[in-house]
Amino acid sequence: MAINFSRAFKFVVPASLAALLAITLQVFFFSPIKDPNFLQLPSKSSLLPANNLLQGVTKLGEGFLKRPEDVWVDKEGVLYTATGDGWIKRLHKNGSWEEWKKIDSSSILGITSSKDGGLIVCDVEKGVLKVNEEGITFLTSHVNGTNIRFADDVIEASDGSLYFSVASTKFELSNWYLDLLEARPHGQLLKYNPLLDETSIVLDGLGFANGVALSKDEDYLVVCETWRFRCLKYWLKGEASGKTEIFVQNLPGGPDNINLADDGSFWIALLHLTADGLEFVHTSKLAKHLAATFLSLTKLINGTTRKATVVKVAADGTILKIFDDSQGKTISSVTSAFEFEDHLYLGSLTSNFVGKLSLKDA
Ligand SMILES: [Ca+2]
Ligand SMILES: [Ca+2]
Repeated sequence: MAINFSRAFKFVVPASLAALLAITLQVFFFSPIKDPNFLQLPSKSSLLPANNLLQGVTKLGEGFLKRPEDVWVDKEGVLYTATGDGWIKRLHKNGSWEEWKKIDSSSILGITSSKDGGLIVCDVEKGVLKVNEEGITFLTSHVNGTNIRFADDVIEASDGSLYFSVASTKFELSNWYLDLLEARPHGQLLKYNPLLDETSIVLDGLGFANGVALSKDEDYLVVCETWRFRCLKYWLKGEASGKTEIFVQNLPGGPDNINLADDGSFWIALLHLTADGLEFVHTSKLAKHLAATFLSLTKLINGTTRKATVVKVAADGTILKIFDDSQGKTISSVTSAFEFEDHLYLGSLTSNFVGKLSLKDA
């Protein structure tokens, strides 16, 4: 049968144009992100050769832990982790795991120990709470009359004040990647004063506020901005008190949680935010809208499951060490690194264990 090409052409071209128009309308009018900014990606010079040292981790609690995002080891050597299914589980020094407390929440993220023995926990739905043997107490759930959503990490100062990050006031944990695609700063650093039972905004306009840590002398704190590939130093004492400066920038990944190391430097977990070869998405508004509109595209671009990286950064902002698993073979999506007695304990948003790495030879 002969095909009438000119008739087919007449039909196909308008149909294609209509489909293109429909997709464009869908993308621009129903896109979940608004007026996205371009993202400044780290320069290639910040990328160091892979060493795959994280492939040597020992797996603690494998199968018992579901997405342990953050880890903390208290002074007695008990390891705590907050898992993606709302459990605080702990590992005793004798090697036994305990399901310690269950929090009624879709997810919990950053944790820190409190000087009076309990654990402070970031709940993405309800704010910040305290967990101890007696039970769970809600500390703060509002700031300036607004519900606190997506609290990400917390640290307690010796006066009892809590400093904690809100990753995004616009997007939720389940669609956190949209915050990065929109690249408009919706992150905050908040402070909870337990004496006044008051919460205030310390810093606003952060690019996905994530890990929070205090310096050894508590003269400043560091808060990480994931999609700005940097961490800020916020002065708490001295002449510069109340001022903010850049602590470290151009990191070879998006910084997640941060913890003080024994020597006064910091361990920072870095996320591989974009799958290799798809970096152009961050410099095209159309690509951003497309990626934000179709979940399968968002998943394709998100590179966090493909690698794991941890850096040690000196108090002056110099990168001292880097450990990675360049293909995510043993561990990927490492979100926290905590040093205790010459070992590093690693949390991850994709693993079912806590990684343990000896620092003796590393
Ligand atoms: Ca933490
Ligand atoms: Ca985090």
